[in-house]
Parts: sequence; structure tokens; C-alpha cells
Amino acid sequence: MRPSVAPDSAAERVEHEAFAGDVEYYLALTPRQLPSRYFYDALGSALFEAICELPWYPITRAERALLARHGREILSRVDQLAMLVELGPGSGDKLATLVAAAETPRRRLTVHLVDVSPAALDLASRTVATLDAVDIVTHQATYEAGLAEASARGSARGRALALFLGSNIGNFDPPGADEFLRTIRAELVRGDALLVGTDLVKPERELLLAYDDPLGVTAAFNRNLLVRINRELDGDFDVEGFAHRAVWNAVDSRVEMHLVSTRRQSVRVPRASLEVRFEPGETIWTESSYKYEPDEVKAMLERASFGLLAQWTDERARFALTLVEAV
Ligand code: AVI
Repeated sequence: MRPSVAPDSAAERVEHEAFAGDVEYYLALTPRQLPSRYFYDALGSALFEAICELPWYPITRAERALLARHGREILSRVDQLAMLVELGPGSGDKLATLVAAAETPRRRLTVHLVDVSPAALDLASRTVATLDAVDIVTHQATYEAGLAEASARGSARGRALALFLGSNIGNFDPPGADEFLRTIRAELVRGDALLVGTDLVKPERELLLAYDDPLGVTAAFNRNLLVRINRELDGDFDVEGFAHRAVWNAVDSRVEMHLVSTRRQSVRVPRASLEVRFEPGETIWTESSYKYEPDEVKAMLERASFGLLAQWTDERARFALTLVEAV
């Protein structure tokens, strides 16, 4: 029997139970699914960082260039800015790019970093610590809970700017994105601001290369979900029996990632009380990445009671940064 990994902290036990429950629930749906948030174990996070370096995945580079070019203006548009809160800071380099673009000298800033992963918080903190005149507070929490904690410690000195970058909003379906933005708005006070990065609709060929790259890194990122199920839930997925597939769904304006069973096979996942039979060609839908038009982003933010301050787009890479304030 292969070794499985037992969770050791209380938080890990809760996460493990949620993973088992979600695998049991989502793999039994038609079509079969797995939530994309489970991509990000240690290997999945490293593979995602590698994806960000791929020449075919423009999101990270385009966003970093917009932050460097417009960072000074972004920060100056928020009156009395005293606090930054990044939801999902990744390596911390986007926030560092933004702050480094500020006017000098600038006011001291408190930077709150929110992530469920302690490893991500550790990496981002080390990056942000290279900046002058910042105090760092980390929140190992969901985005909603971490923002609530940061707001509760809110500064009497001035306003907050929340950051939700990397087109992470695109991994929510439209009702989920609306609900999430309303939750963020509820944690902010009038005059606080939010900066959102969104990938824009572009030619299908470019989108498919971004999500099915010639080096196979995205395929490994997708199939690692099965590796994680095998390790953490004692599953017996034959990882080579599933192929990576990316499709552009133009009607719903999203790139979908799937895992396709290459043959008839049965899979057992004892810790999720599950046995599944797959027919050849049967799929597991693992992720949606919604792509927008710039006006759709504005409308989505306005529905959540934000008012537009500015929007910057990279027309070549088709990426937008949108700055709004809580009204
Ligand atoms: C994190 N998220 C915005 C990425 C995206 O583009 O949807 C995750 C990803 N999936 C495949 N490649 C990258």
C-alpha cells in the first residue's frame, strides 16, 4: 500500500475533511468536476509559478508591466492611503512592483497579506520585506476572513487599497464573482479602494496556447490534482490514464480545463468513500478561467457597489487593471 499523508494541525485536518467531502461530491456530479482551488498544494503552487514564466501565458508579465507603468498613479488615486491588503499575494512580487513605483518619499504603509497557505505567506513576506517603510501583517485565512481581520485592524491614519490580481476573479463563475465582490465591498469602508486584474478575451489560438502549452507544464498542473488525491486520500488514479484538455467556450467566455479518461477504468478513493467508473473520453472538469471585455469588468464592479476610478489596459496582451472605490 502506498503511504498517504496524514494531516497534523487542526487547520490541516479541516482542509483535509473539506477536500475529501468535495472530491466525493464533485466527482459524482454529471459532468464530473473537481474544484480548482485544490490545484495549489506545494507542487501545484510551484507548477503555477512555472506557468507564470511561460512565454505562452501572458497574464503575469502583462500585469507586472501595467503595475510598474501605472503604479505611481494607482497609489496616488487613493487619498490618505495607509494600508494595502493583497488577497492571494503569490510570490509578493506584484505588490512589490506596485509599491516600488510609488513617489518617494511616501507615507509608511501597512501591508496585509492574506492566503490559506503558510508557505505562500512566508515567500510573499520575504519579498515585501525588501521594500522600505512597510509594516507587514500576515493572515493565514480565506480571502474573506483575512480581509475582515485586516479591516478590523484598519488604520485610523487613512484608507485601504485591496488588491485582487492575476485574474483570480476569472476562476469564479459569474454569480460567484458577483457574490465575492459584494463580500469584499462589505468589508471595506466608503473611500477605500480595490484594484482588480482581469484577463481579456483574445484570439482562441492564443488562449489555447496559454492553457495547453507546448512544454506540458499546464498539463502537469492539471494532472497533479489526481496525484494529490492519490497522496492525501489514498486514491488509485492512474495519472497516465488521463489526458489534459483545454477548450475555449465562446458562449460563456471561458477557457475550461478538463482531464479526459483515455480508456475504460475504475478508480477508488477510499478516504472520500468513492468508487468511480470512467468510460473512454469521459471528462473531469477541473477549472474555468473567465475572460472579459473591459466594460464587463466595470459593470461587474459597479454591481458590487464600487465606483470606477480608472482602468488601464494592455491592448497587445489583452489584460486590464481596474481601480474602483467603495461608494
Ligand atoms: C490562478 N488563475 C488565475 C490561473 C488562470 O489563468 O486561470 C490558473 C491557471 N490555470 C491554468 N493556468 C493557470
